[in-house]
Amino acid sequence: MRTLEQSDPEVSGIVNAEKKRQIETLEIIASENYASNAVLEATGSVFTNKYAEGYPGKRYYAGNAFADQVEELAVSRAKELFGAEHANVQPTSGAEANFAAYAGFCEPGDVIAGLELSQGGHLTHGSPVNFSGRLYDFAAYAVDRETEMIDMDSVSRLVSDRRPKIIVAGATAYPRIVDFAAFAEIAHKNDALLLVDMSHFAGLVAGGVYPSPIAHADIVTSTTHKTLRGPRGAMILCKGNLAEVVDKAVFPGTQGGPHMHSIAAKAVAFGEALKPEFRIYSQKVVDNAQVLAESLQSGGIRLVSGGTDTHLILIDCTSLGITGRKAQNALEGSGIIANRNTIPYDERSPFVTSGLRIGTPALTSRGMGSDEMRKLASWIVQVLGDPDGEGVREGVRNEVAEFAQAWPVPGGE
Ligand code: DSN
Repeated sequence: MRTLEQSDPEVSGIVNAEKKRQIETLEIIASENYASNAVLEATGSVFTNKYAEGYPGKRYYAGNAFADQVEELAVSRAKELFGAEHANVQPTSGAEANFAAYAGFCEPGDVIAGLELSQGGHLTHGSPVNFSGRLYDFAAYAVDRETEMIDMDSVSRLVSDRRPKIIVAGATAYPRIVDFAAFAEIAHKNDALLLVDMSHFAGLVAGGVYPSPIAHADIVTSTTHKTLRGPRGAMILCKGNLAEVVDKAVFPGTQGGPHMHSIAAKAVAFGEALKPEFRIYSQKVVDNAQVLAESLQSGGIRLVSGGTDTHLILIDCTSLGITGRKAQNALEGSGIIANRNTIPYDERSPFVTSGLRIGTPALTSRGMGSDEMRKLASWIVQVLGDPDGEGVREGVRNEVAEFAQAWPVPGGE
């Protein structure tokens, strides 16, 4: 068999450069992680070649005996992992999963409630530049100005005023635990469905270190590649009585042929997350985030909401007199990869921002612990304290490059 290197040295060279980048830098983007070799192998498997529109036992193409087996395995593992009544593992991304969930239960123009993007929500939770905000009438809730945590009283007032069909809970830049029971009470009192988008914290739920939304939510959407450490992709979990609507909304409602190679890799990732080691990993992700948060605060950096309960930390760069964009660029120049993000009530545009979002899932997958988090915090404090200082950046970049190579990247063999 010809390898990629032999058949296409150009692409192979780019892949190898990316591999080297991943080894030599410190990845602290809260939504990224390193999948295992087994997940990567399944993603690159011959299931890439197979069309399988439909569901196990009800396909529109022949030759699907093994596609059926692998999808059934992924479904049963997802149900076991999260204690869900029904799982659909075909969504190809979090956006597709949310699209299918809205399409299944709403008509265009219907009201849906969600956390505003600039407050920590997601594009698909009603941003006007996204299909969600264009197709549906989104009512946005916000966090409290003082605590920077979701204000459940204002959610309750918004919902009784606007009467949404769905309330979306879950976020991409919210470092705290979401009160699913309170959301469910508000939703069900107002005849709305509760949809929890757990993409960011799915791995923490699987590992038992973040409350599970399953008992409270009617529908749960999630990506599979963040804290869960699986392949790129997503899933929808729901109550048994909603299964038929969800399945039809995914196929034929909003998607065509499922990506069977990703579904095979999801089965592998769910199998990994079912192992006891995954609980230890998830606990370490949260412990590391807390050590990192405390060390940054000791270095004079203000964190949105004063800390974290999760894998994610939101830095208020205004406390350093710089923008999120400047912070992101200065850190990248030092070998530390993060992303700029709006903070609640941000006065800057989403392109510039006043915040920086960081997280610990990827570094924890490399085996790092508290000592390494303290070291990382001291580098961040140094670089953000002098973001224009080429000498500081160069010094940190050299230290990071040497340090990072001592921590193997999973899946890098
Ligand atoms: N891009 C994802 C994140 O970073 O949270 C959300 O789509």
